[in-house]
Amino acid sequence: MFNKVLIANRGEIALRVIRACQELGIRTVAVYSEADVHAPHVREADEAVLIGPPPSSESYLRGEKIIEAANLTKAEAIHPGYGFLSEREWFARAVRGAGIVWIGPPAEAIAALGSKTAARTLAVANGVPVVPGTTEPLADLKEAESLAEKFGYPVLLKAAAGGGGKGMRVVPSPKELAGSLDAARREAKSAFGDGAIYLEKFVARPRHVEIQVLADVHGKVLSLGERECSVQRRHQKMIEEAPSVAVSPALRKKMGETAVRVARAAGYVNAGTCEFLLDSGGSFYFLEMNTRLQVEHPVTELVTGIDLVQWQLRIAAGERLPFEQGEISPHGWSIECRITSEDASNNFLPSTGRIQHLHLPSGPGVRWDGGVESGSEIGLYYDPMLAKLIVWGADREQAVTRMRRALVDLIIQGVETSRDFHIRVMDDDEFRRGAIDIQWLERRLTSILERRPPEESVRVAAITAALLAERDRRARLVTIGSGGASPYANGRDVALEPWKQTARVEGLRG
Ligand code: MV4
Repeated sequence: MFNKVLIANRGEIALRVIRACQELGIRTVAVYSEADVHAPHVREADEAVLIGPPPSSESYLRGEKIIEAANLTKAEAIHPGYGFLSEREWFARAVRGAGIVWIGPPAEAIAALGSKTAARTLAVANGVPVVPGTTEPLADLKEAESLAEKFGYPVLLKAAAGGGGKGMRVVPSPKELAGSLDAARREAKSAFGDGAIYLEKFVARPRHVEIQVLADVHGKVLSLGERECSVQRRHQKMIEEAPSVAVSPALRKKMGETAVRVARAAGYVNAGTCEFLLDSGGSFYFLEMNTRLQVEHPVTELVTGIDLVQWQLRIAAGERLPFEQGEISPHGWSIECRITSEDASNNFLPSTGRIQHLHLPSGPGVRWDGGVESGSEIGLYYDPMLAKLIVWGADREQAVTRMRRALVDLIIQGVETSRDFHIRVMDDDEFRRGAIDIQWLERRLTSILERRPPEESVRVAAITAALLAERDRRARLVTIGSGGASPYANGRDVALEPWKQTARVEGLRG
């Protein structure tokens, strides 16, 4: 095993990797930008190297500086986490070229799966089901018209170089095709520098189900089962779970074998994820393979009992996977909520400021993968995801109930967060039934935000008001400001009745 590993990332995932290293007796090197001088990942690592100014283009994306930091500290391997340089073929190659072990798939596998059309071609060549459509970029409008006719409307235009839904257009009927093709090309060209577009039949109301795989250098490739990732907004996942209510043991086996086939065909090594669309009839279609550890990996860890990050390290060090496929099956249920510094009630507007107070949830089956602490300054340089709250329960109902309880336990003051939004989702009937698909959140958002605030928030608002009344015994009306006890109380008038030691928050009952 390695003596020392450099973690080329920040925030919760840097801490997650540091913890895995600590448990394996590996020394750790953090890298950090000028914005992260006081960040927890810098303090928790054994050593840390400053790599540049706050913008990631001048720090966390500067591969050559990171390799220099690894050489300087004599780190033998680099773990990229997710995002930043994790899926850059050139960086994986440069790390290997510098004689450093890359804790991820070979550069060749990243290349083979990096382009969506290349991944689609690889899938088709290996008998893996994909959505009916083309694998070659569309030459012109005429070709698009005849292909759309062949597969049947609605069709979906996708950017070959795409990701995150950029350059994607649903085309309901022939008359919208020309305009949509132009728009998709323009968007793809400006986002990826490549205007190549291909076409698929549009799958209505599918679920996004992905399969986690682990592959060692000795040719063993295993499926660790599925994650349900349908609760997302604008291609940002918000809630993930394992297993999926829509996946039976037979379907899990079939999807798992399919994911393993893709991984084998690509010469895959280390942890990776195959994304599928699953339709209401139980048919599934391969979309793409993510060649990195994913944000939502903990739900798989909690239902399989397999530490994915430790296995990434062991695989990179040449160890053999000691499990057999038949021994791997999900036990219980796990749910993850992404805690972001976004104000859900204000169109998910990013919120900035200092975390004044942080109270972490705890208790049975509760896991907090966080990258912030009291005093952390939340700016706009990096991703708004502050932490992930993950729970395990014996079944889905217990997991949902436990997640709600843990969210109520969680207090973050100083910045707006997605915490209250998640409480409302846990209270939603359709979510509780698992009746979700990739468009569910967008359809349901208004009614979720209109829900009565969680009663706990009303209580906290009332307590805040009572404390304000205590402080100023002559006050009769107080407006609770932003970053206060509860976003539901922010900006609301509070009528104080200090002589009764009570307060009424206008527009809130409780
Ligand atoms: C689709 C689709 C429906 N039909 N392909 C979105 C991003 C990219 N990973 C693939 N995506 C989709 N491809 C066909 N033929 C719907 C989506 C899609 C989606 C997929 C997964 C997770 C979230 C999504 C949100 C909107 C659309």
